[in-house]
Amino acid sequence: MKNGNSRLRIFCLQGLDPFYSPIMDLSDMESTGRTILHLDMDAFFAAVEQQDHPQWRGKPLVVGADPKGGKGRGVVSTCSYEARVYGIRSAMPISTAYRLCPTAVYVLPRGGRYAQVSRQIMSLLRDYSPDVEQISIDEAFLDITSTQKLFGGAEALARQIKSQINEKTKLTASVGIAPNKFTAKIASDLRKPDGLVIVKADELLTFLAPLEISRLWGAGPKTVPQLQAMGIYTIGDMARYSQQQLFERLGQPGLHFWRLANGIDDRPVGGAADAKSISRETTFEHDIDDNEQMRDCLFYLCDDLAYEMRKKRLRGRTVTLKIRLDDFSTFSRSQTFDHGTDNSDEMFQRISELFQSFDRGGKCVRLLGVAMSHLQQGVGQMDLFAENDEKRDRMDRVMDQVRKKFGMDAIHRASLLKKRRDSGWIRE
Ligand code: TTP
Ligand code: MG
Repeated sequence: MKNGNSRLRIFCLQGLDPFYSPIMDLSDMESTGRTILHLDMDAFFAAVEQQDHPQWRGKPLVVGADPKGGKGRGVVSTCSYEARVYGIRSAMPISTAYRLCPTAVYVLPRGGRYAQVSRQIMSLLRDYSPDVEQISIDEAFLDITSTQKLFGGAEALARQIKSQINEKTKLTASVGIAPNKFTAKIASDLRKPDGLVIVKADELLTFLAPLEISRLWGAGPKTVPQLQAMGIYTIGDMARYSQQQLFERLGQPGLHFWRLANGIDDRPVGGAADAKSISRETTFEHDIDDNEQMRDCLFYLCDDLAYEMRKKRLRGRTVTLKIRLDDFSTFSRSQTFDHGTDNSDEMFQRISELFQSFDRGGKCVRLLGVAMSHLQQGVGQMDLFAENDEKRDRMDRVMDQVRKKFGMDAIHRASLLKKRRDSGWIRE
């Protein structure tokens, strides 16, 4: 449907719930056939203490604030599985823990020691895959798609990792293996301690279906009652809803949940910097069919995004185009530069190429988005007329100075301004 008066809604995805990652949101619908391993150490701080102090092994042990005979302030960091039998949990007030089990061993955390053991474990993991993403002191993802064969398959690789960790540190780890990150993380948690759960691609949906929705990333205490009111108690209940229904009821997070419930999570395993991205996207009030209007919109998004990046002193190496068609199918296409950029023309040139080579099969477009990832911090700059910059960078900087003074809409490239005026776009 052609519509010259489409209004634009611009969303900045950065800064939302960390589980609500723009990278995931920008990923493609196509299956990638990956094998992802998630590893999480068991009762980590407490297990290190029990290992270092043999007299505490097999006993309820609480790492956290000083309980001061039940009057202490502060919380439990973690506790041994023996202490969990009494109902003690991480983040619980230490006074409550003391009430539940006054005879437990209470120890203050020794951060340096835990960091040392963590480094030992993480370096060992790098022998099993070049793609290791540490996500906390005792957790990591490994992409073992291409390395599992070397170890006799995914299960043999996992068993070898677990036994090597045990040999080196005398600690136990729980492992989950699945075709994507979020399922692997759920799997590693299911049979703790010392667990190993493997979910094959053809078992993915039957594995997920009976699990409670609170296991879905982003389904917190606020969202769960809302979902339950819709009759959604399990991941399987969620998967029975269509994308469109979930979008209408829950907005953008509804699409995120739909993807997870259907086992779709194409986020790559990568370092912390790789996980970051910054994006701009636009939902048209009416689906559009006019390529020129779409290109203008993409130019605007690139310009706006590049400005935001320069303000935040960020440069990115990978640019991603996101397209949602009128039937809600969503696609993304990416290109990586050999250098970091915050230049809108450069970004737009790549986005145009990606856009041109995308075949939308005659369907209208509901949403367009542009994202930059592989971000480097502290390299962008807003100084006017820096000596060794190229002409187009100077152009960006001149515009930035004016925007800084008079606001975002004070200046846009002349051609775009006219288009924006003609088409009546409105930025929220
Ligand atoms: P977790 O992996 O969440 O917990 P855990 O390893 O102790 O137990 P589990 O077997 O269930 O994985 O966290 C890792 C460490 O991080 C934990 O040992 C202590 C620390 N931590 C805190 O200090 N405060 C917290 O609230 C949590 C959850 C963890
Ligand atoms: Mg743990």
